Amino acid sequence: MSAALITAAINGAEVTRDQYPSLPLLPAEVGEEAGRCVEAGAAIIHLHGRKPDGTPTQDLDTFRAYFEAIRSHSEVIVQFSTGGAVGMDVEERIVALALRPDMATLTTGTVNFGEEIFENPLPTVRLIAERLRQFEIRPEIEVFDVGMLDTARRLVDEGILKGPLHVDFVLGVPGAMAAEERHLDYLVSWLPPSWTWCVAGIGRHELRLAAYALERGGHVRVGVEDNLYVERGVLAKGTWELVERAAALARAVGREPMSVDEARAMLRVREPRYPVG
Ligand code: KMH
Ligand code: ZN
Repeated sequence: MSAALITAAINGAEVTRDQYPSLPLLPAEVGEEAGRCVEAGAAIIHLHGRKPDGTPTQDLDTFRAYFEAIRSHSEVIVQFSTGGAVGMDVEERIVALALRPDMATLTTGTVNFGEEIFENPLPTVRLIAERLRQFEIRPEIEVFDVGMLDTARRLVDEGILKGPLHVDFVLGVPGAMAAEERHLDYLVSWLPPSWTWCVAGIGRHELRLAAYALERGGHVRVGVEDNLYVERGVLAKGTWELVERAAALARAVGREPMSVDEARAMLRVREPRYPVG
């Protein structure tokens, strides 16, 4: 089997310093953590914005500082979240795309998100997709529920998104699809053969689903956005430690962690980008 792409989700919008004291918030912390993740085998850094006090923000200056800090360490693929935090309005979620990161996420539908609702009605999805096209940013489709795949395909049919797409199956968010292998099997069976996929299992399911995906030729996302523990009761020292675990799981099934160059080729994200302006 081919190399395994590992995405590191290093900060997220929901996890707090109370839950996870070493959560990277400042640009220098984000840059250093990204560097450690690349060393451990990650080829994509998935990013949310945080103010120094931890408040979620999608503010352009925050993303510029993060992007520059990451680039001072490596030419890893930088992927901005367009999901932000629940309740943000769509323009706020996508303002930083003007910096032209290598990639950005696109969730193609509304979903229950714990006790809240992560709102992505079709006009929002189209608006984000158009903005990605405008700035020539490769999307990663975030799929929390199966209908989101149909919508992604529809956007390709409408010419708003260009295939083949890369899809992240996010399984285990309370209110959405559970972190079950049979769900992953179905989702993967649905994909056009040229599309690529990874799985982000939430909480204690992260490494189990990562192992399952790696055995089946898929790719993985790990990190403190999704899960804080390397094993029951043992906090990860950083997302880099979860990346190390994912890399070990890949090697256990005969796959090496994918290099940044290999990931750029697979995802058609050719040249490393730097913040515009
Ligand atoms: N924070 C969630 C509401 C994404 O990054 O694109 C949305 C999310 C998805 O994390
Ligand atoms: Zn995210």
